[in-house]
Amino acid sequence: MNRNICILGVPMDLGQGRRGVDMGPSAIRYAQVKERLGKLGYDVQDLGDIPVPSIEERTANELNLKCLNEVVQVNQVLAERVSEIVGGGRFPLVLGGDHSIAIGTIAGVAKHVQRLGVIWYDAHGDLNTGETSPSGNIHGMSLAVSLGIGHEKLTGIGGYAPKIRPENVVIIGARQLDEGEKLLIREIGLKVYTMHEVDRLGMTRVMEEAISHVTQGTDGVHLSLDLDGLDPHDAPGVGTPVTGGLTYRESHLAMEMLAEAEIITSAEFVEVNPILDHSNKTAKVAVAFMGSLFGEKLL
Ligand code: 4U7
Ligand code: MN
Ligand code: MN
Ligand code: MN
Repeated sequence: MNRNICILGVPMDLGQGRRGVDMGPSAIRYAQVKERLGKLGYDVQDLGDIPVPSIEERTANELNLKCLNEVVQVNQVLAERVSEIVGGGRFPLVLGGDHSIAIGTIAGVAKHVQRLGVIWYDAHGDLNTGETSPSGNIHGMSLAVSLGIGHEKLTGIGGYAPKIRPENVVIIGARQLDEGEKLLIREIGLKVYTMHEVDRLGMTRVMEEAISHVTQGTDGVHLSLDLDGLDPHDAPGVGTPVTGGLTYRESHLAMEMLAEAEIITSAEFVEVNPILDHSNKTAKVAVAFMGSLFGEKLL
């Protein structure tokens, strides 16, 4: 694992409709992410937050893509910042903010990685486009956009498309997919471990298979962890909770297996919404997972 980490906050809430997710980076910092990783011997630099226009400043747009211009603008800046971090030889650890920020993170990382593998840990597929989305919320489109599918203002962020290929992606924890997303998954042959596979195979086998899948022919792997992949019991502070999710224990094991495999070269933790949380529980869970991901062990 890269011993030098750069933390970058993105207080983005324009990719979805609920207030509070812009406070995610603060909540995660309050849960002592820097101290936690520092204790493991990493050199951790916190670069602060990138600016995000407030919801009151947004411009109107008629497409089924809410706050399109603002989401594009923030992700463009994010892509540049992440690219600088990776170019400087450091590990980018991005704190969300809603999941639309994966567009910028992945755009910044993939600039430096020939073939990037992606682990998408989420209750959702985030594979909608303006045409298929029931909500018009861009946080439900970020994986499709990274695959080069969607509005060209989004897919063109960072100046190139696509950023990743379907054969290098796995989704883990899916349990809510829209019709258009299901069609797309079949069409492009995306590997998805739904909750059914997690129940059937167990998390150990799912992670073994997922790790082997995303490392085949790739030269780096990005972890995009949406806290709503977890069951709302363990991570209540999220905007789009779905029951029947991954447990704290399963997720903890998943992070430890990623640490052992030493495959992750960039990561983001998204969708923490402190307004909907209880005593910062979800941010604390996120920080515990970051600890495990970076090699923390009990003994
Ligand atoms: B998240 C949804 F319809 N699919 O597109 C949509 F169910 O980043 C939810 O995974 C998207 O939290 C959730 O609006 C996006 C909906
Ligand atoms: Mn998501
Ligand atoms: Mn989700
Ligand atoms: Mn969500």
